Amino acid sequence: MVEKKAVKEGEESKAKTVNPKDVTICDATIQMLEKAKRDGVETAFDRALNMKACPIGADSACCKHCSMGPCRLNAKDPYGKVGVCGATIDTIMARNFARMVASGCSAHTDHGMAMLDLFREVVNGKIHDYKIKDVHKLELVAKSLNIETEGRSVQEIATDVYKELERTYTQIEGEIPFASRVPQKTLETWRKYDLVPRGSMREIMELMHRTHMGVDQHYENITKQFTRTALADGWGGSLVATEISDILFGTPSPVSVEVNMGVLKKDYVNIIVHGHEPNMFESMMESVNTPSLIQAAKDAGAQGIVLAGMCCSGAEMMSRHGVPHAGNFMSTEAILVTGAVDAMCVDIQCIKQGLAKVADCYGTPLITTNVRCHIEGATHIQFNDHDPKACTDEVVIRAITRFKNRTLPIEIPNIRNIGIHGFSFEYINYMLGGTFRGSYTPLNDNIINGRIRGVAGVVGCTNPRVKHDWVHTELVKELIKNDVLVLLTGCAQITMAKAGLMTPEAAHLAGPGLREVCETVGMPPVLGLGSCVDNSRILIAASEMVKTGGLGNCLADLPVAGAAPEWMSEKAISIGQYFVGSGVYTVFGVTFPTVKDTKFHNLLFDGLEKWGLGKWGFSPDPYEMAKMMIAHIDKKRKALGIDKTRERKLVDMAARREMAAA
Ligand code: SF4
Ligand code: MSK
Repeated sequence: MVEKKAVKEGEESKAKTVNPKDVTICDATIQMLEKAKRDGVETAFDRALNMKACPIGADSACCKHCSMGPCRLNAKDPYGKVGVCGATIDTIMARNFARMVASGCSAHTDHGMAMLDLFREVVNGKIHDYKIKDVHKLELVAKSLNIETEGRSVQEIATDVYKELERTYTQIEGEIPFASRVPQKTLETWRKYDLVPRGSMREIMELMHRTHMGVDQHYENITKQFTRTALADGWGGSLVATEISDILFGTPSPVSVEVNMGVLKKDYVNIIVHGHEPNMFESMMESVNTPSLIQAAKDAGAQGIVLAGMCCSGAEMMSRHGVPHAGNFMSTEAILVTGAVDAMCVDIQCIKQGLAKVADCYGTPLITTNVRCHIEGATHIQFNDHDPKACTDEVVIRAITRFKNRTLPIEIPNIRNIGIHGFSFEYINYMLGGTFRGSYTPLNDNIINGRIRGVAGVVGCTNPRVKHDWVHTELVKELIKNDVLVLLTGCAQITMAKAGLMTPEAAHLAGPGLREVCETVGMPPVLGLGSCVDNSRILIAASEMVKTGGLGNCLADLPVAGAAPEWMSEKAISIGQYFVGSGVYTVFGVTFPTVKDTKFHNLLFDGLEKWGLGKWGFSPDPYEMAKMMIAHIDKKRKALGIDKTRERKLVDMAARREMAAA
């Protein structure tokens, strides 16, 4: 029997119990939640059911920025009351929103800086376990920064790229280096409103200062600074993280991968890596392929070692190397309930503290590896880029030990979904335009001629406050049915893999125009671009659409929209704001941290568009969300004068030949 450590004695009778089919559509998670119930093990689904979300906090109508408070305002009468210091509802909401952006931006930029630290040490020859794998990508990045590549060594180019990109974080005055990749008219709008980021450290510092009690008390001015900070994430920290990871570990290209809990194998040592940093995962790949460790696993009675990812580093490794993926954020506790996980190794971001108790119930070592993320009750084995295998070999050894000492019954859901992942910005270029004349022209042409109505980025987390995976799935099905090509990242991508939408065969679920394009090119109607930090790939793809021509002069002109239907993290707010700041209509589900019809809410949902940026939208309903996004796409088509071309237009033989030849 599993020891019931996750529920305190006496609490069982009072706590409401989850009906798994009510809270998720993921069959593997349902099976494991049923088992967790039998085992008396609690997960976030139970805690969400038993903890009512604070309604004042959900509306962002409270402030605890000083000890004269905390102050609670009334969302039903938002202007009837102010805080003790006199702060209005708009100031309070704007400051709270700003701090979410600051935190989300910090997470991405700190991750990006860690990748850049590793790159510097590789370039300086101080780290030997990693090397520059993708020289072509290094040259592309160098060119985008106006760094000379002709006749120069990899070392010389890489040194200059490092020096230039360091400014993304540390620069005090001036524009961040990747401002060079922003379409000119978008950049001009940013300059007009003083939104071009300097360095992310400066932007985050200034934002935290301005949101201190008694500093910036105009919601519009606060909005400008959190927009600039969010842009320092999307076009700075996140973009650097993506580009440097590609240079060091390889740029993804399509690969067939198995996703879901069935990737675990009963007679194998199973290791899960969950988090956001690819360097630890890359080293783990080396460790599980080390002959002496494979032999040790066999000596312990296992047939071998299975390595699988979860969440975003899993999404990166799946895209780059075809490593199997076991599930998204809301399945990380559930997978431990299989009893088959011999070690869960985590680094940073989206690691629920609740994992420690569930892991303990099943005797699974939960191992933290990053100095930024320790968890009470977990074992910490520090990962060091200078000697990476010291950590990851030790994780494998502990997993083998746990395998040897397995005592509890194992139950692995027999579900695996095969799909195609790894559609980097660069690969989409080749896929559509051909290896020798890579180009976004065919994409733009198909949007202009109306076969593809527009493009949607569907990104982000999963959240126990809504039915897990359901909102994503319904939204994406609705979008492709209406000829909207969908780009995915993060946990959303894993949801779609489980729904079977990441295969070319899923084209039959698309509208007639999108279906024809998918069938001709042989691509799925939804394309997975990687982890949540890789949303930067969507920005670059959208910029390329502007540069290619025919779809307007800036990002705000494009017939595109974004959504995070099951978002939960502050990173998602930062991502949403950098999409809005870049010109994209972005719709969130679950809940939105503002009080409707206040000045701050109206600025986010309407006013920013008048500045020439994008705007926010909100709906918890996937069908309504799809309608809102499609209406926006149609509005942009009309403004571009291409609304008439959506009258039924099939791919004729000549067009089919042209696309196939590419
Ligand atoms: Fe209250 Fe103003 Fe202090 Fe916030 S800053 S807690 S609104 S007194
Ligand atoms: S892991 S931020 S739950 S996408 Fe990137 Fe998933 Fe959201 Fe974390």
